[in-house]
Amino acid sequence: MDWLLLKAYLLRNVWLSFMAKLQVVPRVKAAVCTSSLKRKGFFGGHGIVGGQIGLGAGIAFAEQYHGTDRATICMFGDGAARQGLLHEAFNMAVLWQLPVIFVCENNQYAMGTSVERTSKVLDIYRLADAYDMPGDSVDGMSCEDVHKGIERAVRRAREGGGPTFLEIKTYRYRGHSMSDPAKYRSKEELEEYKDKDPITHVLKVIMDNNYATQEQIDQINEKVKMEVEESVKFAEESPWPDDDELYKDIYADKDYPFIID
Ligand SMILES: Cc1ncc(C[n+]2csc(CCOP(=O)(O)OP(=O)(O)O)c2C)c(N)n1
Ligand SMILES: [Mg+2]
Repeated sequence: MDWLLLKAYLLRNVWLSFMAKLQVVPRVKAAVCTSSLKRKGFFGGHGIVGGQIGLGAGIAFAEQYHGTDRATICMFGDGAARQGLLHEAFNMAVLWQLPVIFVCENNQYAMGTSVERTSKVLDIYRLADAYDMPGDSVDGMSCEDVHKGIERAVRRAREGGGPTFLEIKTYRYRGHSMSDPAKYRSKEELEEYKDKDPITHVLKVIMDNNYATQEQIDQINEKVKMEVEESVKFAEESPWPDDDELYKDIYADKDYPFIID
């Protein structure tokens, strides 16, 4: 969802799709993470964990083929890093020097399974070594570190230096989903990471450097709160789709407008 918002996807559309209402372009029929906006360069999520690794390499190949200077950022979790497709995609991406940044958001758990239980290799970025791909690991609890890591990798991709594997080490405060009570970890572990919260951290940097006043921060918070409340209300009051929507968009329509530039 954060990436959707970054790509200027309206918050009210995000809520419409959360509530399975269809007045959204594109007409999503699944969770918002699987909707895409090609015109904005956002290709959506993937229901198959790790499936996006091959797609990311493919999109980067298309950009290279068309001679653009675009870099593709392909995001996946630590759980997806265990998929076989990663190895095939990494190998081809390096061989063809594709302008892609594979970003592994290592939040320590794949659903309820810890990284320690799935591999001896805890520094996931080291998987890149086997393919002679530049690998980098940054502190995901620091906005500045993430920014610098992405900047380095995007520059490399744009300058023809090929792919990068960037591991962002972070943590998730909540369970994987609504049905996950997160009993597989201790309260202490959770608190330890909450103390390093990146939003609190960046707020401190802003205040310490006088980049904004408390009043300005309060105004931004208020504006965001109002926008969220307005979006939820808008989605709640929007009509439900007709029953026959169930049978539409199962296969691509001949005139499907959303996969055309
Ligand atoms: C091929 C495949 N296997 C299993 C699943 C079920 N599944 C959905 S999310 C997930 C865990 C993914 O782990 P991670 O990428 O670390 O995501 P996180 O739990 O941190 O959100 C699994 C196993 C799936 N969607 N696709
Ligand atoms: Mg994870």
